[in-house]
Amino acid sequence: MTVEEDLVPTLQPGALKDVALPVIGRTPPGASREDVVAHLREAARLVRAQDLKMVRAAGLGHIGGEFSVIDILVTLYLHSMNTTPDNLDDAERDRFILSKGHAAAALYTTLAAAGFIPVDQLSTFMQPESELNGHPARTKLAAVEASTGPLGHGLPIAVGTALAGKIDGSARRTFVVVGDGELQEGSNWEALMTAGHHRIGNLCVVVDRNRLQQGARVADTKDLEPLADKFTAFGHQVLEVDGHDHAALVDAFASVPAASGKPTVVIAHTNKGHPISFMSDNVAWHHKVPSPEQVDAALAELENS
Ligand SMILES: Cc1ncc(C[n+]2csc(CCOP(=O)(O)OP(=O)(O)O)c2C)c(N)n1
Repeated sequence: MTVEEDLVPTLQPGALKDVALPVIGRTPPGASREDVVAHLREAARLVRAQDLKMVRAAGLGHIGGEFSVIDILVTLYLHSMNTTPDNLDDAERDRFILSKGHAAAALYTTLAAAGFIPVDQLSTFMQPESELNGHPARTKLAAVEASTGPLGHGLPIAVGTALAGKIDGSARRTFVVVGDGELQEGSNWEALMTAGHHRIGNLCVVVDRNRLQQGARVADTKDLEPLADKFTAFGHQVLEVDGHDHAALVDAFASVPAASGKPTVVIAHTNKGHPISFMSDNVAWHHKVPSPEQVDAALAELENS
């Protein structure tokens, strides 16, 4: 099968009928660490199941890079950020930009789980006239801070967003998720240099370090290492965590700004396709659409995860 044949959309609009993603909401105030982690774990499991069905129904999507980033998104939206569906107009709320905009379905499912968009809307993903485009559009969804998709744009926008917060004297934080393949775009390094120079401490750059890009390993395409050293040289404070460990993510995000007057970079070590056995760390699953049998197999694995 050629790459083009692999990408031909096979629309299955009926495939979402049995979807019942609940609005899970934030971790309860005062919850124990154990309960916080259990809440985020369950949310991530349900978000992955929903994402799987949406990609199958749309016949398009980026399931590998969605499954690698879901634990990060769920931790930010359901716990770490102070942003809620009711405070989008509050100047003091935290900001979030998904720079790797191709993982839009993961963002939409997380937003629905957090109550920012109706769960029913998810069935419109990539349908004609839907607000849930294949890449997030700020003109269509109030909860989307910046339109992304062309790689290398979200981080520069986030630097400006965070700098505005600093100029305002605000404590609000700006979180941005970039892909590791995306970091090959030179615009990111100009933005990182700017953030280091202006000592933008309220910026947190999260790298979804899944080691794969489209069709190849990052190291074989254009190696990023020594990645942490590069960020450090640009004046950033670097933390490295397991990007599927909710407790580690909670701690990392709570520490932002991790060093006074420095932007924080969280290198989140992840696996594309996590935790599905036949997708995990497999370059074929960048934008492959699962067959009905593969959806069932993946749902069964999620059920037992
Ligand atoms: C400027 C630009 N070039 C190419 C693409 C096509 N594209 C979409 S995703 C992708 C790979 C990105 O790799 P990475 O950032 O590692 O994302 P992940 O593997 O986490 O999905 C490419 C090349 C794009 N969206 N924008």
